Amino acid sequence: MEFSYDDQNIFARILRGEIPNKTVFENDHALAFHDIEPQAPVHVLVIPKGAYVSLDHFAGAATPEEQAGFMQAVAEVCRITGVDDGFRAIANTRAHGVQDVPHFHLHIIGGRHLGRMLP
Ligand code: DGP
Repeated sequence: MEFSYDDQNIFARILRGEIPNKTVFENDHALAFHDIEPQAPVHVLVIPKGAYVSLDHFAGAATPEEQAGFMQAVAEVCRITGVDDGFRAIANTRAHGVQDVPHFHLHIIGGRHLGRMLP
């Protein structure tokens, strides 16, 4: 499918420094920051710095360096937040996945028992 990126979305504005964020970790290819509406004691969003709308867009189009940088950020978030007892990683995607912000982001949620959640 074709992906169309809106550079006015809120995470694009965070990446440009137009909106503040509480940064947890940053590298050349990714930024991780606290969610503004945390659902658990740990709720961090990891986003690529590139213009990708969704997980499937990122997985299919990002360079190996971008993908490695993103995964390094995920690892650092897990280390920094200390979610040693476990966590959930969620990538809400488009309408059926109830994605509000059209810039790929991975929710890292933990710090408490999360219960079962399927679907
Ligand atoms: P979703 O697109 O449905 O996966 O969720 C988007 C998440 O982004 C939601 O948990 C709230 C968060 N969010 C929305 N606007 C902002 C913002 O301006 N700052 C931060 N830190 N988080 C935001």
